[in-house]
Amino acid sequence: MTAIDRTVIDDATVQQYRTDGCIIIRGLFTPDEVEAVRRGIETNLAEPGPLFGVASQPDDPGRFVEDFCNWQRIPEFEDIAFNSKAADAAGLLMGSSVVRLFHDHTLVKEPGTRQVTPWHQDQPYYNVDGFDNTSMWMPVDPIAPESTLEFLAGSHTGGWLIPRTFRTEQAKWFPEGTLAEMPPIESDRAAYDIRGWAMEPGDVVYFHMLTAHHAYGVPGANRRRAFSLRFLGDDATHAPRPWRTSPQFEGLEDELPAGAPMEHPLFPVLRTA
Ligand SMILES: O=C(O)CCC(=O)C(=O)O
Repeated sequence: MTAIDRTVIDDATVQQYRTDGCIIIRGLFTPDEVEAVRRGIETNLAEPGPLFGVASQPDDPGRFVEDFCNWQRIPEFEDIAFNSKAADAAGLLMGSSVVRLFHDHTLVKEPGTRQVTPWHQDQPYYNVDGFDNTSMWMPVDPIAPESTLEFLAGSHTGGWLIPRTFRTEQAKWFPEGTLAEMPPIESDRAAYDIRGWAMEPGDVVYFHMLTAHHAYGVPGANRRRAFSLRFLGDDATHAPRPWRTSPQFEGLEDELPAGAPMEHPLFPVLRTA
């Protein structure tokens, strides 16, 4: 573990992130780092882990696949989490004295994928409480505006919204009626403060785990391979759920009580202030 490098992003960027719950940082990673993550994603696709899943319909002309929690077996993922500027930027954006790795997430949309990622917040699918968190999402292919992640600016301070299954919109986690519904953003986009950026390899977005976000499919001929690191900060605590979280940490509730800090080898400390 090393100290947070305070030179990675400036104060204005941090302030904008805190207000909007999302930010783009251009060129955070070198071409070599991007190439390493690209290699890691290809290894991940060739050797899927136990949490690998297909998120698109069988008749989708493309394919949307995801996998989680592979940093312990794919050295390129471990390296970008531990040794790049990703954790430094996370620490500064969160304003936390501790930066912990929560998990990694691979998200690949192949050319022609119609499957959209519907508007959602991430934290309601997870097993963590607390506000000190951030996700870094990096494409290893250029991304056009119509295929990029889009965010509802400021939504990270508006409370938890009910998580639903992406394809059939079922409330499989928190029961119906227990959390507010996602507003109908797509039916009146002009009424919402939506942020999204065309991206090149090396660019990253960071977003709070309560920032609502979505992405369309990939209409063009390019792949949209992306990799994400999820970070936890000072006030993150374990929130075991009576349902399978996404990702699921099998048996963790026997080792880490509800409300305990996320002190566990699965969630290593990457940086301290
Ligand atoms: O890659 C996508 O289409 C969705 C990404 C996403 O929802 C996430 O990284 O939390």
